[in-house]
Amino acid sequence: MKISAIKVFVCNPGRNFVTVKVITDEGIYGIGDATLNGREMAVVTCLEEHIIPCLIGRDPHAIEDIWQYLYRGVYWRKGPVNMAAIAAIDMALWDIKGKAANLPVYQLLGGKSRTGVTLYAHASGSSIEDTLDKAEALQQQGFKAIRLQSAIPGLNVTYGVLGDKKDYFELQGNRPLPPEETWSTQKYFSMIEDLFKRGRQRLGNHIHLLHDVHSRLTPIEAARLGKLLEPYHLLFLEDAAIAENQASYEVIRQHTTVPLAIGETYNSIWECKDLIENQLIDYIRTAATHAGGITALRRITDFASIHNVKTAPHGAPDLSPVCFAAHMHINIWAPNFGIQEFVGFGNDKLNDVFSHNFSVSNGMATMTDAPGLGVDFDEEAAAKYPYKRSYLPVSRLEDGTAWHW
Ligand code: KDG
Ligand code: MG
Repeated sequence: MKISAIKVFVCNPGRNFVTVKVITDEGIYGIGDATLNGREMAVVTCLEEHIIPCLIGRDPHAIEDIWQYLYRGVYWRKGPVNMAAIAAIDMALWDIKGKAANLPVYQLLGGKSRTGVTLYAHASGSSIEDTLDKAEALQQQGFKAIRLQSAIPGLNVTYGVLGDKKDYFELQGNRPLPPEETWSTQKYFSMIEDLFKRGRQRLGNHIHLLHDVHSRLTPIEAARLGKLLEPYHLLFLEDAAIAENQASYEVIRQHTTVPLAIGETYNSIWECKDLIENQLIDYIRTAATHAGGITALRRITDFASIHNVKTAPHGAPDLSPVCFAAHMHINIWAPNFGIQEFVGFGNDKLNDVFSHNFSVSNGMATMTDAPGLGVDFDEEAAAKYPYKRSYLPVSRLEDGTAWHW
């Protein structure tokens, strides 16, 4: 079997997605997700100009060699653009291998470790009351784990809270420039403990609660937050602080037993190596699309497993159903799977473009057996939803200082 063509598609069925289709001379094709929000076209150029010409005529079964060729074989390693491009090719090759073997990808990874994938859902509200109303509704639907985010009084926009500002956060407009939002650590601290105190009172002790700080705190502030939230026993506190300097997580760890999660923006194992090796985190949140595909995520998962770190793959709406499918296969196999983030299976437009074989019931995702990844991409449907340039907002402190997104 040989790779005969590789096509790249950019579509916007609600938000932008970059999808790769690797076609073989035997008629089998595979698909991969290369979406890098706000930098979509950079990945398209990387694929079309620099990667695809090197792959035509190669054996698609040589997944590991192609991964190493694209990663180790080039002068410029890593980086989000490069790794999203490698990731999409890698997912498509696993899809092809599964289809050729007539097996789902999880069987190629080592088979099932569990029957279903536990999900955490989002409850995000314009007030604590609103957040807890939403959380209670999710609990009634059967979700066993819920992320709580609430608007911060005194700030015009809060991370994770869409409300009627959905278009503001979710990149759906055709904006010339990124919108800006304000952050205040002091105002955040005036709200956050109450959210979890009232959350526990209302939702009880049997539900897992989570929270995403989205890197807005310094390490010592994150340590303070961890201590503050200890009585409410979170499943994890996510992105409590930036860890570009991985040693900064030692500061948080020295002060609190709150479980820590990080990694949705990481592009390689090197960004989380020290955090995992020194057991400074409890959950690694790398995504197949952004960390180099199934091949790379499998390696991170195994490395994490020997250090008692579980996986909790990123599941935001800017990852396409192709990435979600890749995660489903890894999650079903991984001995150290923790939990999968879940925001729903999207709108009608998204379902028009991507078809899949997974479903959700009682807070768990399952999928029926299908060869390969089990997702498909409809080129004609995608053509109805053209790309729109979009950005995430930029965060600033109240005095105007640019802050962490
Ligand atoms: O587009 C940005 C999102 O991927 C991000 O804000 C989502 O932090 C996120 C999460 O935990 O899902
Ligand atoms: Mg996050």
